[in-house]
Amino acid sequence: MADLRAWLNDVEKIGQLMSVAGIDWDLELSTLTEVINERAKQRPAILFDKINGYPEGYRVAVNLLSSVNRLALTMGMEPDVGEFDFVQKWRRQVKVIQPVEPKMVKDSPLFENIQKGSDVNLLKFPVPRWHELDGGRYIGTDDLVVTRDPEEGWVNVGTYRVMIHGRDFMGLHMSPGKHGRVHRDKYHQAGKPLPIAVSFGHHPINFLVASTDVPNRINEYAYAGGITGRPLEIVAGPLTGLPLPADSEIAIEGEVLPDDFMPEGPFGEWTGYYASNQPAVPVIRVKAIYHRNDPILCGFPLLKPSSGDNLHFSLMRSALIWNALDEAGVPDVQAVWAHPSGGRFMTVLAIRQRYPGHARQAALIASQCRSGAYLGRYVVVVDDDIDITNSEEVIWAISSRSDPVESIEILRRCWSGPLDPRIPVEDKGFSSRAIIDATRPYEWRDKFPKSSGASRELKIQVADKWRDFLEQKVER
Ligand SMILES: Cc1cc2nc3c(=O)[nH]c(=O)nc-3n(C[C@H](O)[C@H](O)[C@H](O)COP(=O)(O)O)c2cc1C
Ligand SMILES: [Mn+2]
Repeated sequence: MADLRAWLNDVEKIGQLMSVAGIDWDLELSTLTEVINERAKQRPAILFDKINGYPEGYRVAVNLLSSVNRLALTMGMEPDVGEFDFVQKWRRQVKVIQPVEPKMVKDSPLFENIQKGSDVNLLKFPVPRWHELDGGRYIGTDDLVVTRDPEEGWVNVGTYRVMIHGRDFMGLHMSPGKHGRVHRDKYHQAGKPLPIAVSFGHHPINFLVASTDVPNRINEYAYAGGITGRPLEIVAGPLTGLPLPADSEIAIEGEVLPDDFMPEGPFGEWTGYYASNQPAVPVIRVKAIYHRNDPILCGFPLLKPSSGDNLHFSLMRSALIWNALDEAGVPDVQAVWAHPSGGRFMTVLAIRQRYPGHARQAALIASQCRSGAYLGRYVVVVDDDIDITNSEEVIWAISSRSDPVESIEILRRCWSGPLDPRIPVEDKGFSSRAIIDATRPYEWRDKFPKSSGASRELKIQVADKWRDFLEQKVER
């Protein structure tokens, strides 16, 4: 079984699990995570225990996918992989994924503890308050919201934010068009309550598929099985029949009634800003809580992108944009990097220029393809001598090789969304794009002043000779 606890053991074996004991759920847990992320060279997975006011063993896990090694491990790949190797592997794999139907099992440790009716208390778990201005404690950040399409029967698993209102009710924020939202709308249009199950702790492959685009009508559990090559184990919720991961640590079942709305938010979102454009969102009335002994709540704190935990989104999106460039016939793309600090707002490409217009072609397609278009802002295209994962190099390329009058192209009225902090509320929906062409101008690229940095070969040669010295004195 793909089990969160086994996963944490594996992560400990590769030296990337940090355990913290004795912490407050109210801002301290999330702020320490932010500080660790700002200071650590490699962001660790963090498991918090002994949380103030809660029994020992009631834990919170965060930062699960914020290293390429843990991402690879989660997807069933060899964890010892570099960021670009991962992007290359995912580019190949994503094209051939065949869903593998999950396997239904009869029982699960999830049912070790059950509370129903008036015994339901969501606050028995150490649910953090993540950001100073959040409107409440968000139990659902790394969550799986499970619903069924009432007409077509298929089950969707989506990550949507969930805020606790009280012991047995919480707010569910689903944007228009999201699969769970479509299911809700269908039930409510028929005047019926939406049956719902939500898991709040599980193997991270679940979060990975629930929080990224999976094609319409494809069940996320089956997609997860397609990624790892093994069927996921699921168990039926006793009240709704909706499938939950068999390794779920904490889950609820309940319903969302038509016309049952309450104010929700604000909440610090992935953009690094508070967002709450819907004054009231639907309420989940919780009928039962299930949890393992010593349960682990998974969290995705949505920290400011520069100190955040969103690396895996960048790595996966980089691969999808790269594939889209391939499919559009753009040759010699050397690398694509959806910069983690840019949220979705910035994409950087490196190309080996082959013909006049090649750079604009690549950048325009990257800015408008399926994975690059939503909430984009800047696409930067550079030559292939630039290491685009290194923002210092990208800034150097923009600064020295682009000419504002000639190199910047503006596109208007492109695809944006409600979370763009730069667009005034009344104008939300559209946003503009800039292409920044920071390649050497094609016509005189051979006459462009030569760069003075040591060549790759020379650097490797010198670094090899001085390896011991560098390891002892420099890379400590
Ligand atoms: C931490 C986190 C919180 C999210 N919260 C929401 C949310 O509140 N509402 C929403 O519509 N999408 C939210 N998303 C984005 C969805 O998870 C994502 O669009 C996913 O593809 C939706 O699944 P679906 O395509 O099955 O609807 C969130 C993503 C993450 C990573
Ligand atoms: Mn879906």
